[in-house]
Amino acid sequence: MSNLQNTSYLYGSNAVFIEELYAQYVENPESVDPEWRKYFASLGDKASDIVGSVTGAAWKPNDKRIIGAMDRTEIAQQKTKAASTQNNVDVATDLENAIKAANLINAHRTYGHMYVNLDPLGLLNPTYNPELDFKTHGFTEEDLEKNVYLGGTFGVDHAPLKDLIHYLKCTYSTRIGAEFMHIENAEERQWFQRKLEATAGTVSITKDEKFKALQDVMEAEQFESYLHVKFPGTKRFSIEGGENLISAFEVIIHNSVEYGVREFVVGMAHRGRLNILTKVMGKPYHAMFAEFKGELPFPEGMEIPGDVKYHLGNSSDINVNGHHVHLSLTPNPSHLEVVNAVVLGKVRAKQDMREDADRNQVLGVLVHGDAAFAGQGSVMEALSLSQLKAYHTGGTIHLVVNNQIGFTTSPEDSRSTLYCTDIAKFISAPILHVNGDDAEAVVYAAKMASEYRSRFKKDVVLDIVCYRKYGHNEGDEPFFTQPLMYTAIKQKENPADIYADSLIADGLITPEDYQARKQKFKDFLDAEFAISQGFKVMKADWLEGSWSTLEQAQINRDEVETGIKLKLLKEIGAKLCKTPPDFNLNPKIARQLETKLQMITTGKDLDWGIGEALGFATLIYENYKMRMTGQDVERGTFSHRHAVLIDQVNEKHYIPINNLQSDQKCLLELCNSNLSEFGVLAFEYGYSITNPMMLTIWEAQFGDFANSAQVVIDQYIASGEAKWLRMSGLVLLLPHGYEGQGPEHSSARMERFLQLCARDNIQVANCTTPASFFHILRRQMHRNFRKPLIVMSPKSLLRHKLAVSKLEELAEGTRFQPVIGETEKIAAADKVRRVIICSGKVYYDLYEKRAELKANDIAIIRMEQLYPFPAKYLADELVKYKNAEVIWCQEEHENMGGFYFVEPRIEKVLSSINHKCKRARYVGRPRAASPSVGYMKLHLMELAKFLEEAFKNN
Ligand SMILES: Cc1ncc(C[n+]2csc(CCOP(=O)(O)OP(=O)(O)O)c2C)c(N)n1
Repeated sequence: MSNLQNTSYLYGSNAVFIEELYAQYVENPESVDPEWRKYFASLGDKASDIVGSVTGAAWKPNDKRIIGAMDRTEIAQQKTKAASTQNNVDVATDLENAIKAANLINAHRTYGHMYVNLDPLGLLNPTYNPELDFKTHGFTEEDLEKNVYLGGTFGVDHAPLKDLIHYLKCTYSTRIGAEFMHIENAEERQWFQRKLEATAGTVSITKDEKFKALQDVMEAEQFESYLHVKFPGTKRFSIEGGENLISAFEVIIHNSVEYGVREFVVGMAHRGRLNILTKVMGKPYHAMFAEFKGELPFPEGMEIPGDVKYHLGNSSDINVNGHHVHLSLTPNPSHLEVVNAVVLGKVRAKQDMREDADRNQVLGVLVHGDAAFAGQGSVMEALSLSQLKAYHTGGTIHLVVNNQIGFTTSPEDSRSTLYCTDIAKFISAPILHVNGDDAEAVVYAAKMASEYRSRFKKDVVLDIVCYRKYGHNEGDEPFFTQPLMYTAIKQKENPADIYADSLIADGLITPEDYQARKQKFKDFLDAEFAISQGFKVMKADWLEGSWSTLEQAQINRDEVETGIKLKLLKEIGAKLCKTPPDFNLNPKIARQLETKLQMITTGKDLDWGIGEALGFATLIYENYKMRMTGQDVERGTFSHRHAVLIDQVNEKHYIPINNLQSDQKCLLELCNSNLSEFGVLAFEYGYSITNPMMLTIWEAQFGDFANSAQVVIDQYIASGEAKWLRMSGLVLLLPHGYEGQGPEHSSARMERFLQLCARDNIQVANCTTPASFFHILRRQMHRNFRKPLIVMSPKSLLRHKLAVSKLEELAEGTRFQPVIGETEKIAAADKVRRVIICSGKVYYDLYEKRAELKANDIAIIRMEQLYPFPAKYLADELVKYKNAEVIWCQEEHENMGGFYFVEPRIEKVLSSINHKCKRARYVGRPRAASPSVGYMKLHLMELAKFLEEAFKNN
């Protein structure tokens, strides 16, 4: 009994575990963790007494408490009690030791993970950490046998120091390295403490879970070995060395379904993707084998370039415990980690489509490589979205395949942090580290991760420390660069066999069972391999579900009508200018709204802001949903939007567009974003490829900053449909225009977007009127296909007296005009000596200059859309001016803007109409390294110079 008192802290809340563990130990000492084995052995015969006592009715555990929150009154009472007994303990020492013990416990909770043996290769041994040394906290060797006061922590008042240390080691430094003490939220920290301390570090999973884990890891290993033999040397980025990832995945799916998840969106890079595609996503193995044999993953004749097999996505429906569950793996470019925020956007869109306000039904799971997770800035950008109201998805589960190498680079050269997962700490995500050879620890930690996500709706990271069996890919020689690591890897038994051995040792399976399981799966793969012969994909995996009403776009469609009845426009317009009677509107905005109402009532001089608002509002009125994010979009960087009005007394928000009708079904979700381009644009792209009935818009603060998101533009927006058959109707509004504000506030680098244009992949526009913008926005939803739209949106034109439209230009029967011909009364067409083709804001500079010079014999044509190149519309205009010279005038430098893109296309148009002028002459700023000068004076000089040239007599 005295032994029980000495060690009872171990059993306060985990008696059942300890009892089971001890029973297991008695039966087979090898079957328990070495730490526990050592401990039970040290107790000798007393151990059975302890367990017996623990389960006895007389013993009742105390309430648990966090050591840091010790009750001082209770300490005082304890001291009084102690003083009255024969074993009188010195009160001061008791208090002092209690404080030392508190620090020691805290240190183990905080740093215990550093002593977990995480490396399956045994090369990375935990180094001495003084924080975890009892001596650092003021104890001595002599104190080991002495009782320390614990104040109810772990359910006891006192325990010998040596037992406390043992318990802390078992709990925090044995199989799961848990980092949770950085979490600010006490409830979450306590949840982890309780979880870990209740089991004293014991990893306990059911028999069924064990069998399932064995099957998963075995199938993962067998599939890779099969591919290795059948397709030697072919790149597959095998998961070998980290096969338990598959078990983790399966556990997360099965557990999360129990918590209510019905849909999973997965993002991952190359490593292990083929295994996830088949084993987890349910892509038929024969389809995969056929791809290895050279078949296309989509029907022949689709004429798309496609992508390598370890980048492809997949969707499937599976049944989990009677629940219908949808899984989708997001296609992924080579650029590591860029997929993260795309997945988050997809998750959010799916949650919104399901009206899953609690964000319970759809879960994002992201798989990362260790080097990429630590190295790529996009990881931070995606993580930073996690708690923002516009981007929250109820928490993502992150799985890190930490094979301790990135291509040929070792961790000491690839990160400045202890763990590759440290970046996740800045959002207070808990991180669980496990040894990738420890199948049950992986399963247990995966269960914990899914429970945490479900309970707290926050991100959580599971770091599976493993190894990479081959080189970076299967053709790579790893001994060139990591000879020691690979010598250790060569001698390794695979994780499936390791786990099988342990289950055999526990008597749960026999070696014959295991061989039979393997043989059965091999037979299955053989059968699938046979079917793969001659297998062809007959149907493309796209335009299904909510996309089924859409079709593949064809080049050069006629413009659809996007006008709205004048009466309705006026009704909607008036509502946009009204606020509730008790709303305290800012007086300046009140005046603006009065002016806008005037525009609506008179139908004249509509400015950009009202054109845009009418574009948004009419779509909402027609039951399209809309989502717009970007930096400061609620007001608008240039203060033209004011889509969200702020009450000047109580800061309540009022969104006129969301108050068009009393029973309005569709709303505009308009939110300021964090200061990110990469993460936010990737998120919105993900949103746009998920819900085709929602107009998704991202606005850059200045167009220049879009290049921070260049990877998303190149890898997803421009090429996603060609590579993976994924349509997107995403709109990018990129403020653009030379206004003397310097190199970084002038150009959205239109030339880069134009260079990406081919095969009708994206649309690039540079509108000059509110009506034009109104129509192009509405056109996004009114066609039966979706294409990304990049708009060089205006800055100074937002308030330009000439950049106005009439309400009737938005009315019934109107549509977007890709080319706007001459609008003024000038000389007869055959007397026109020059036609200036231009695009965007420079039109107004040219217009005013022409007026100033009274150059009536010069026509100006505007290209509102640059791509798809509106050749037909341009030809219709140019053909009128048979005797004219043609010039292209732009405000951008010659090596920027549209010139290099339009020049050969204009030449083709001129040739098609047999024009006497063969090519367009360039007029504009000369070639330059920087997008613009930094001084207003120089800017104006440049402007004056090229305007003069545009009108000069030859
Ligand atoms: C942005 C980017 N830079 C470089 C590469 C080239 N690359 C492909 S895989 C790889 C190593 C990745 O290491 P890790 O993240 O640890 O994953 P592992 O391949 O080891 O599973 C590199 C550098 C890339 N794909 N993307």
